[in-house]
Amino acid sequence: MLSSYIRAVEQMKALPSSDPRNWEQQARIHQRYCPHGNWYFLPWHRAYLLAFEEICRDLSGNPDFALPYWNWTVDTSIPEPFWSGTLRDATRRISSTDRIGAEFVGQNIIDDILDEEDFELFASLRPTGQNNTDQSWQMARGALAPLERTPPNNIHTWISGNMTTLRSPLDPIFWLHHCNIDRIWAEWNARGNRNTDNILWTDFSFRQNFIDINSRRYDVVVRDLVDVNQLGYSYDVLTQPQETPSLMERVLSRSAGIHRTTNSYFG
Ligand SMILES: [Cu+2]
Repeated sequence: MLSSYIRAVEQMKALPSSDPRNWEQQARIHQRYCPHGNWYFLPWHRAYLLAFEEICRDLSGNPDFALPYWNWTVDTSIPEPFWSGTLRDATRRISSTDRIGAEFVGQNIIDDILDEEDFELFASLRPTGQNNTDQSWQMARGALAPLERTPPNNIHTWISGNMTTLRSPLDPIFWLHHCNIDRIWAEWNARGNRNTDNILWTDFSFRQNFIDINSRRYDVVVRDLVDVNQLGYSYDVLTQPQETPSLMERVLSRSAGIHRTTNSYFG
């Protein structure tokens, strides 16, 4: 699976800079549209990962490709394949042996986050004063819940370099890092917690933010982003007791629903 990711990243970097699928262009989508500090944080990043994953599937030639996730609670260093070749980012200010502190990503922190039952206190709060679904609310400030604040923000500053900028997706680890946030959201739902049904959230549309494999922009409505099974993927360990699987399984355990993926690290 990682070999497909490597192939896709290489191809995206090799595309002309004018091509919307180009690596830097993908990061620019984040720079331009990414909502932070409000309740669109989770669905926007889910849609962003989905669009990116489709492009990876197409460019890698592997129709079964599913983006792996990096579970930093278990693997406290950036996984080894991200220290060489196209997955390496020379702007990072840490080394392969550095470990992220448990005060940011420890199991007790994640457990506390998953124990929160209120959607907005889990997923970040609505923009202050929001009273309609106008596009301008996408980037308006609400407040950050711990899921957005504690693990991600500290991981971004710990890794440093590109990861501390709005063009953080330039670092290939960004996508696996956000995949883990997406997994925690799916886990929270799998435990029976419900997303808000407020129409200011469910009916909100991310307009022309994302790009399909034919470089066409498209709209996504939040209500179409809430069910991972409907979106065609799942995670290996949802609502299952914490074990410590091998690094191989951990790194590539995000699997597409219809296309179950192999467990081989470089498969
Ligand atoms: Cu972001």
